Amino acid sequence: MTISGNVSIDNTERNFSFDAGTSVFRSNTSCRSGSGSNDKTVGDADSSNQFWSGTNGSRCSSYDGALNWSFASDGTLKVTFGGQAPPTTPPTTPPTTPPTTPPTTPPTTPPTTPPTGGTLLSDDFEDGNASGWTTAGGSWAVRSAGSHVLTQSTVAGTAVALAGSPGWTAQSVQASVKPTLFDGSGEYVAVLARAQDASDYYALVLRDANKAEIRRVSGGTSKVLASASFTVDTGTAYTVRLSAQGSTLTGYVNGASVVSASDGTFTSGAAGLSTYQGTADFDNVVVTTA
Ligand SMILES: [Ca+2]
Repeated sequence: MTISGNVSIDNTERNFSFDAGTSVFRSNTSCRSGSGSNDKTVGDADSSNQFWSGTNGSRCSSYDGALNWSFASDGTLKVTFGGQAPPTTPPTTPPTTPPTTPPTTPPTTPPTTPPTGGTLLSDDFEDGNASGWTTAGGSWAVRSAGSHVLTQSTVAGTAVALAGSPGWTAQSVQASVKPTLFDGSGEYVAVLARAQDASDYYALVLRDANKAEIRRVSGGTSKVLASASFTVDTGTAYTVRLSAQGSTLTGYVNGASVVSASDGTFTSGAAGLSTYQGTADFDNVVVTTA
C-alpha cells in the first residue's frame, strides 16, 4: 500500500502506524498539539514525510484551528483547518534522482530546412558579392547602384540565378526587381521558387507585355499556369514575391496578390531570379517559409 499526501493530527494512537506489510510513505505530514507517541512507520518512508517525533515539522504551521470537512459538488472531500483550506498539494517529494541532465550535445538542426517558420535566406548584396548564388546564362554581377544590387546585364536569352536548398518545401521568395531593358519578344523579369535546376522551377514573371504570370518551367519549356494584367515599366523597382505553399502558388507585387495558381509538379526546391530577353537589377532577396 502507498500512503501519500496525507495529514494526520493528534491521533490518539500513532498518526501513521501500519505495523504489517510493506507500505510506502511519501509526502505525509503528522502533527501534534501536545505530547504523544512517536509516529512509527514500518515500511518505506523517506524524507518527503514529516512525521512528528517529539516536535512538529515545519509544515504543521499550515494546519491551525478546528478541523472540518464537507463534500464538494464534484464529490471530493474538502477539509479545512480553522475555516481555511490547507495547502492543496503536499510538498513535492524530493527527487530521489538528480534532475535529468541536459543532453551533452545539442539536437542537430537540419541545416537546410528549418522545421518551423522563419527566414530561409536573406541577401541585400551589401557584402559586395554574390556568394551563395549559382548562375546559368546571362552576365551576373554585384554592383553599386545606390545600394549594392545583383545585376543581370545580358539582354539576349534566359538568365537564371539560384540560391538555397533543394529541400525547401513551403517557401515565399521575395525580391526587389527592377527591369532596366527589354528587347525582343516575350521578354520578362522573374523570381523563381522550388527550382530543381536552371531549367525546372516555378516563376512569377513580370512581362514587358504588361502581364503578371505564374509559370511552370520544365526542361526549359515554359507553361503559363495563370496570367493577369499588370503594368510593367523599365526603370521601376517592383517588390515581387512568389509563395509556394503546398500546391498553392501565389504571386504578389508590391504586397498585393495579383495572380495565383495550383500545381503539384515541384514540391520542393531552391529560390531564384531570372530574366528573359532583358536586363534587371535585383536586391533585397528574402526567402521565408510562409
Ligand atoms: Ca542592396
